[in-house]
Amino acid sequence: MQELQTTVSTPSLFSDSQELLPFDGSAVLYPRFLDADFARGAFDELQSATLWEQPEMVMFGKKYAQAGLSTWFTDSGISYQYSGIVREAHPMTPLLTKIGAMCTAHTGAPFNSVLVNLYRDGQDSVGWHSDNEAVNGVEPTIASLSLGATRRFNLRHKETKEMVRVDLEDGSLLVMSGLSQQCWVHQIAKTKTPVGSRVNLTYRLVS
Ligand SMILES: O=C(O)CCC(=O)C(=O)O
Ligand SMILES: [Mn+2]
Repeated sequence: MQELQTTVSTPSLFSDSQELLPFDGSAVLYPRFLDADFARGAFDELQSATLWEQPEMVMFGKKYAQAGLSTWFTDSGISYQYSGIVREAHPMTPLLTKIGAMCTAHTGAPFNSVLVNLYRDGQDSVGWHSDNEAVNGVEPTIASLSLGATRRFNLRHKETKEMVRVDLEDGSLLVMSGLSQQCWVHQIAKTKTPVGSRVNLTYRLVS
């Protein structure tokens, strides 16, 4: 079957916010959300000071280590559950709270939690999924901030299989909302291209 494709190029200016989804939800990219100095400082602090976890998922009765490290921070005390894993709730740090407030100021959406992901190199990845767990609520707004190395982010429509591809650069913000989690899956694929480490923050409002 031929795959429908939409290729998206990254615009060069902060003011060039761009809607990536053609229908069924929204994913708006703000390429220069953070200035380079702030992004560098945040990357360094998060990479070195986070107590990274590598949970094991159970698939077809076998245990697999997740291909990447992550830690769940929240003001809600709510643990996060996906793929049969329960992620312990850690209290938000001042830096995570500050960046969350910047995301709220920009989007108007409140956030009380963030899943912080570390991709050490091109072998770290996250498979196709939606952020559609019940704790996120219906039609959640999720603010995804990228720091460090650029990685390719793909979105695929669940029914039409249409693909959207975008490079998430250092300091960029991607805001997914509306039907985006209901109708689309997303991933960060592995890459053979040598890449440095990347930290990603996905801010959410859980209850
Ligand atoms: O690293 C990314 O850009 C995506 C991470 C993600 O999908 C998630 O944390 O749910
Ligand atoms: Mn996700």
